[in-house]
Amino acid sequence: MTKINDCERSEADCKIENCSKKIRKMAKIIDGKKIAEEIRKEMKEEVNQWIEKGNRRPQLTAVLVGSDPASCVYVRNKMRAAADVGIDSITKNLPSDITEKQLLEFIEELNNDNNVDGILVQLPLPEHINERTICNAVSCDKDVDGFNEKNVGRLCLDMNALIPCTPLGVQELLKRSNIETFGKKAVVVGRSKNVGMPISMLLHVDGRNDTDGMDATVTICHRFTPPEDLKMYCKQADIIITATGVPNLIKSDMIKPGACIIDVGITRITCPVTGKTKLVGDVDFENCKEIAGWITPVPGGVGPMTVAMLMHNTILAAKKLKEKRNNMNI
Ligand code: BQF
Repeated sequence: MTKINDCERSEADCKIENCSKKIRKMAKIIDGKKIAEEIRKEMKEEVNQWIEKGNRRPQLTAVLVGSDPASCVYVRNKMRAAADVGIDSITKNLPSDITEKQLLEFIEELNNDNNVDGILVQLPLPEHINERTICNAVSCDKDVDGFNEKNVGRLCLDMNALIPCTPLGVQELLKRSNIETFGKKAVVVGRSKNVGMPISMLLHVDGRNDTDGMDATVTICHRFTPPEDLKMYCKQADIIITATGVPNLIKSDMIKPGACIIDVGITRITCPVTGKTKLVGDVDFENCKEIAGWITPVPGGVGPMTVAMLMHNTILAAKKLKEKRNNMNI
């Protein structure tokens, strides 16, 4: 995959340092929006077949505490995707001053409700609520975000689990773009528990196990990696996955020609000229696309895949729960 493609660019336009040939084409832009649409179409068909067999529709319940504007947008995106795929969904809006105990009781009701297949508690939660306590309260079988400590543990042990949606989305983008990971050098920038850590896990684990591991050699960089080390690691990488929320952290002089750059970062910035807000990733996209082999845009890269994989997890949970309920005669 690190083979340099044939040229489409004039010598003067080539920005690759030390490139003797001064020849290669621009990166292939990975269209996450389009790939997510395809996946939703496949899932819609899967749900239709499930219904034809006499099953009820999978059901997803989103719990939104308070009204953080970004969280509201994300939940709305998820409800829209569910409707598109044919998953029943509902958002439970709870006040931001709800106590942890009340929220736990509410989750317990959803755990016990046989009409609910997937539960997602939109993060972040208000300061006075412990996120770990809440994530652990969601039944493992309904934990479509994969944040329950049991699902995290199972992922780390290469066992079947509900896997967090963003890592799954990144994995699916790589697969559907035919990007080889086996034996390749991958750098993950960012070590968050919900994104960087599980992505690193999927990238390095054995593809022969349950989790569909990708058999890459993985380096994890984070806020205490010195900038010159970050550059050195990135420059050697066949695949860079960045998830930091630091705009322009990854610049074109930090990447290897032909490398695959997956931008999970998402930051809302206000344009000083127009005053309009827009989303940006961690990557200097305009310059990096001249050097990379593949690159994801923001918006329209990993984001739509995250939402699509939530639908995937909901269908998976519904199918597994059905089996479990049958065995228990409920
Ligand atoms: C796009 C999220 C940080 C913290 C909590 C499409 C989404 C975003 C972007 C989306 C995200 C990010 C979600 C685009 C869900 C992804 O077109 O680029 C969809 O809805 N996301 C979330 O639920 O919680 C987050 C990021």
